[in-house]
Amino acid sequence: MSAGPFPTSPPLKTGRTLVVIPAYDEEGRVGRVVRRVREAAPCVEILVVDDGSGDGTAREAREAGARVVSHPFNMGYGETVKTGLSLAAAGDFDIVVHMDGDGQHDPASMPGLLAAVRDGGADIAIGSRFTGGGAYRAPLLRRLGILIFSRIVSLAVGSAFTDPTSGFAALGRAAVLRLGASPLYPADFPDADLIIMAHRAGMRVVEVPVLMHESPPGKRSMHAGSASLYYVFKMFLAIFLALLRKNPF
Ligand SMILES: Nc1nc2c(ncn2[C@@H]2O[C@H](COP(=O)(O)OP(=O)(O)O)[C@@H](O)[C@H]2O)c(=O)[nH]1
Ligand SMILES: [Mg+2]
Repeated sequence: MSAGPFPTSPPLKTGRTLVVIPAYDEEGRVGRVVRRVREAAPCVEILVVDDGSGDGTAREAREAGARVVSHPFNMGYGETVKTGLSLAAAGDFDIVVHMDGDGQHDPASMPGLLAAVRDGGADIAIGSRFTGGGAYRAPLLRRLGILIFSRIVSLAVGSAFTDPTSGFAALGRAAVLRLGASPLYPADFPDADLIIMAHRAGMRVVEVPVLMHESPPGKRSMHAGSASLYYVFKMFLAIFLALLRKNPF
């Protein structure tokens, strides 16, 4: 189903990696995430993209040693990741890893994602919580949603995907350049639709096992409450459009 050639990132043995951490009201959590990434991978640069937080997210991230850019107001998760991709494209980064600012994504899993892009020739490596062997189980309804969208993505791409809603991923430079500059990059939830579009644009998208933890206590997920209904509706629509588009990205 892939449409046309895509310039795959050449294998990189060394290179500059930017870890992009989208963060909205993550005071009390984001500092620890930054410190843990620095411990796990002392050579990477870390950029926290503060999505118009009303708390001390930006200050805490800066104090922990990250570079920080702040949206002037809340723009949504997808726009937040895209800001990171655009800045990585403007800078001289070979690989971008993006991971959440609430501590759910374990930095110990970064090497697997990096290796898939650097040595395995993938354009995009998505971290799966279901093949990573961790004890974490998403809530039942969420698991059901993930199962449905996994099936759709697997059918559309022609290989097995188990966790298309994962926000823990690595991208090679070619993918960073294309996605970071694309008006089609989803502003809210770049998930199953993004994988399908990237595949149809000729990119090699793979899944890699990662360790994911429970959502921290007291944290309100962007998928909570009525947002989950919007998510399901929007994602079906976005997948439909992704399958129709001749030239995504
Ligand atoms: N809730 C929310 N999170 C955002 C937003 N923009 C960026 N984020 C960040 O996106 C990441 C994922 O959000 P989260 O609510 O934990 O999603 P979940 O883990 O998939 O339920 C976190 O690092 C958030 O701080 C936003 O507009 N709302
Ligand atoms: Mg979370």
